[in-house]
Amino acid sequence: MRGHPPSRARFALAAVAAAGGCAWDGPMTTVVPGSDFAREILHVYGIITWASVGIALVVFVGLAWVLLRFREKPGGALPVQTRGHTLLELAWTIAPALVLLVIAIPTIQVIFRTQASPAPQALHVTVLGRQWWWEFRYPALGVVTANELHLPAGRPVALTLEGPDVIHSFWVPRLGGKRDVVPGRLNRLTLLPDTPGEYWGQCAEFCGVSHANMGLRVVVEAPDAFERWVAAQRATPAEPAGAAAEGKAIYARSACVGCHTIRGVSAGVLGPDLTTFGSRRMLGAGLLPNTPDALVAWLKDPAAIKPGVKMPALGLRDAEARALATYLLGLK
Ligand code: HEC
Ligand SMILES: [Cu+2]
Repeated sequence: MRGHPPSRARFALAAVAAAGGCAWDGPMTTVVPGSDFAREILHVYGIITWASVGIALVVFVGLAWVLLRFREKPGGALPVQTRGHTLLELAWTIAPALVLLVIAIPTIQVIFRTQASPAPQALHVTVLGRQWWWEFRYPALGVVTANELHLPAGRPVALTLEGPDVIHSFWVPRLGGKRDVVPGRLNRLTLLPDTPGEYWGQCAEFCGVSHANMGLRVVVEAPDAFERWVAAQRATPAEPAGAAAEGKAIYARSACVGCHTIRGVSAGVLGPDLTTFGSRRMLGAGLLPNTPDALVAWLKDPAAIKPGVKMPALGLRDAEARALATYLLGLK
């Protein structure tokens, strides 16, 4: 690319585009923490960043000095040739070891602190990573939901991560570090979300064609708002009327019932629990806003929206899909 204006322009363009992806407070930022775990990580990150900046300064200034001081001068004699220098060699062995030590101590401390067993009052949630969506079960509350995890602010949370199919990784950057979801193994993640808000997450371990489409949303809310959410999740859905009743009838006589649970209607386990589907803001694991049009498109041909999806197209007619959407979005 050297010296060719078009490729230099292309390079500049690529650099600008890449830098445009950087945002201090984007939805998946790691530097605006919303939990104790994320704060601990940010602390280590700060130490490493400033240590690196200091080292870079020393190295670059030293390099510039050597380049200027010892550059070849016209007519200059050959400089003194040195072979082996015990002091220098000791110095450049010990100095990096010290740097690593300075980084290792707080890192190991944080690893231990974030692996501590959960507090007795912790809220337990089982997280199942599936191709390509997330299931959340609150065993003590009798709530099962998908893709949208609600947590009360100020209460410790103990997540148990299970992988029924392949390896995934649960990652909500503003709430803490990644933790793998491994079949046949229970991994734990404890954290204390302290700031109400919406947090975006993403599967962070390649798990198949729609890995990139395996997002999630965490809603951290004040304890009373969380209680209201729990009550709504547990309530028996109201009997639908009109187009929604028609949607319910279509649902009940279709293959949907083999894969999905709607409390009191069906008890399938291959797909997300839809009992309160209408209360979710996103559709398809963070892929689309949960609107009637998006839902109709999803129901008619899910694979057109999410490649590889484990939900088949059932050949629904437009009117059927619309009635189903009315029914499902009414489930809150
Ligand atoms: C073979 C099993 C299967 C059948 C049959 C099936 N689904 Fe699904 N469904 C799934 C799976 C798996 C997903 C999760 C897809 C993903 O996000 O990767 C899903 C996702 C959905 C979602 C989105 C849920 C969310 O929280 O984003 C809705 C709504 C839905 N299905 C409704 C239906 C309806 C209505 C029918 C019947 C017309 C149906 N499904 C038939 C397996 C199935
Ligand atoms: Cu993945």
